[in-house]
Amino acid sequence: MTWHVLGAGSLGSLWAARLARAGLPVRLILRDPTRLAAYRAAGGLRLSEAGHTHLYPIPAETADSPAPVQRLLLVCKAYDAEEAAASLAPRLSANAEIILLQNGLGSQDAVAARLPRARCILASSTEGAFRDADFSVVFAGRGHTWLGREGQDQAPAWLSELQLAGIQHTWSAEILGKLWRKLALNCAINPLTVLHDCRNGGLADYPGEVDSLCAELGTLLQQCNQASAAEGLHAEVQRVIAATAANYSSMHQDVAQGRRTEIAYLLGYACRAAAQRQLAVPLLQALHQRLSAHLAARGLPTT
Ligand code: NAD
Ligand code: KPL
Repeated sequence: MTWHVLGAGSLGSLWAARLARAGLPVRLILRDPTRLAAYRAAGGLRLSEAGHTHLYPIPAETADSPAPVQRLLLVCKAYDAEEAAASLAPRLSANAEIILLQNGLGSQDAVAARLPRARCILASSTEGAFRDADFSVVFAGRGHTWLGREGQDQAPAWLSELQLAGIQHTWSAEILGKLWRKLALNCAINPLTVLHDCRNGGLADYPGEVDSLCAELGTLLQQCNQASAAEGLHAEVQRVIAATAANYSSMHQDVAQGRRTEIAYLLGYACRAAAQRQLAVPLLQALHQRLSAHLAARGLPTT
């Protein structure tokens, strides 16, 4: 079965190249005919790993290509996911399966509402990749990917193809907990690195701010029926800050490079979830406001 991959950016290229390397059929879905022509001129996707670069001439098409799509990896930014999914709706088979690989929460529900007949699998990844040129990606950090459908204990058999491709993954029937946990880590670390203009390790200078945010996030997780995602949150945030001390957070990198952030699917989602439960989260709200003002002052979207 062909793996259609929509989103030939950092993670999408990383997945597509490894699937193709394992001999699995892969097709890229690119944004428009101009991107398709640029891709064809580049001759394929380049993946650099441990100092070696290989070219993978993976076939590509645009969303309006006629062939049906049965298996889709949707791997774009959270703010693009709903529109990207809608562009493929006419091509999806009746029992299509879609892996949604977006950070944060909110985009997955929006996609599922747009494609009610598709079976959506949610994913949360700690792998790291970045683009060093168009259609060229660097595998920057090994990590792990959690995949799952809430309440479904068994992974679909076809997911074993990820093992063939060397994509480390685990199925989880509690995937929402994984996504909430990552959201909480990102809310505790990323906005503060932007506002203090520091690397992750620089947050060691603001222990009070980090501690009180973690406490508020823990209460929110519990109110959202995610008690296990709240367990040990503060200790994990401190561990991640120490382990990634020399790195700039992904949100810091986005802002520094003038790119739109996923704020609406991280802090924005957390604040909306609290409001729906009439839970007061003054620190998260103040952080959201400060970050929004910071982005607006730089001409970046706040949604
Ligand atoms: P990216 O911006 O590098 O790539 C996204 C790609 O999707 C871009 O090439 C964009 O042009 C394409 N795209 C968007 N809309 C499209 C459409 N309608 N049709 C065709 N293509 C479309 O993003 P990324 O870094 O790969 O991140 C994807 C998601 O994974 C994000 O939610 C991110 O937070 C998450 N994530 C990324 C990393 C990482 O290391 N890069 C790690 C963990 C999680
Ligand atoms: O995921 C991250 C990011 O930078 O987006 C970490 C390293 C966990 C910081 O929140």
